[in-house]
Amino acid sequence: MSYDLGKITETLIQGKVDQLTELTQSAIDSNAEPAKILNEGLLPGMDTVGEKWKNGEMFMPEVLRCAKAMSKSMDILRPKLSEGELGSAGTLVIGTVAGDLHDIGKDLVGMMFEGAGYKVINIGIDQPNENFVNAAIEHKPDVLGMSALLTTTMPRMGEVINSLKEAGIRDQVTVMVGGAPVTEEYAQEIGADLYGANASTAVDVSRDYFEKAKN
Ligand code: B12
Repeated sequence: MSYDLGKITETLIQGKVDQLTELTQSAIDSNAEPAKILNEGLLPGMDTVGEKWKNGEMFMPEVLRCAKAMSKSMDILRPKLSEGELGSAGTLVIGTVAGDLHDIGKDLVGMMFEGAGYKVINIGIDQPNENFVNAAIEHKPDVLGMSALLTTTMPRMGEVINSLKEAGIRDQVTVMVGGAPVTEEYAQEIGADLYGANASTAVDVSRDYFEKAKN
């Protein structure tokens, strides 16, 4: 049996969920290394999707289909990847703040980070402030992401940042915020480190941040 990583990349960009799942499974059955399928098949595809979206060549429903295809293939690969392979770029903990049930954007951000080589821990919607702090203590993520889609729930993000300070771990985690009503100015006002306008730029913004921090 043989496998074709280029075909995996192409099928992901086309957002063909079932076909991509089959190709990923058949690559595994052909003894392809899971990390190779991820790094040389799926990730280049997700990079292209992110680029096309940024350039306006792809629209949200198509991006969501690609993200779903990626996610299904990751379900096959995840148990076969070692810890090191999965989190090569770092760890992201992400959730939607208390009182807020919107999760489509948050999940998309999570998937884009996963596509960029991050280990992603998605703590879900409507998460009380202390759950963010506890997740930061438990998982020691490089990035703690908070999503808010309502003007009434945005203030929870600043409260979580204050709780991180009170817990004495504010300087151990990079806080990134986003969601439709959130702006760069607001992010600065509440003391977040990073703001991501959308899932694709969020990955770039955090990559740039860590690159700069290294130099
Ligand atoms: C779908 C939707 C719902 C669904 C949510 C389903 C789900 N599973 O998520 C349902 C029906 C449940 C819902 C409920 C409500 N909603 Co609603 N909803 C929307 C809608 C139409 C789309 C949101 C969405 O998914 N967009 C697509 C995703 C991909 O975009 P996104 O969420 O903005 O995420 C992107 C960026 O913001 C960013 N991002 C998001 N999170 C994060 C996090 C990080 C860390 C980073 C870096 C980036 C980032 O990246 C994402 C991907 O690019 C918006 C309108 C809109 N155009 O935004 C209203 C909207 C957000 N809802 C609104 C309201 C008022 C409500 C309700 C109060 C309605 C009601 N009266 O019951 C309830 C509140 C429920 C609750 N407690 O949360 C208002 C909010 C107004 C405001 N300024 O506060 C909006 C703006 C509609 C409107 N124009 O009035 N809603």
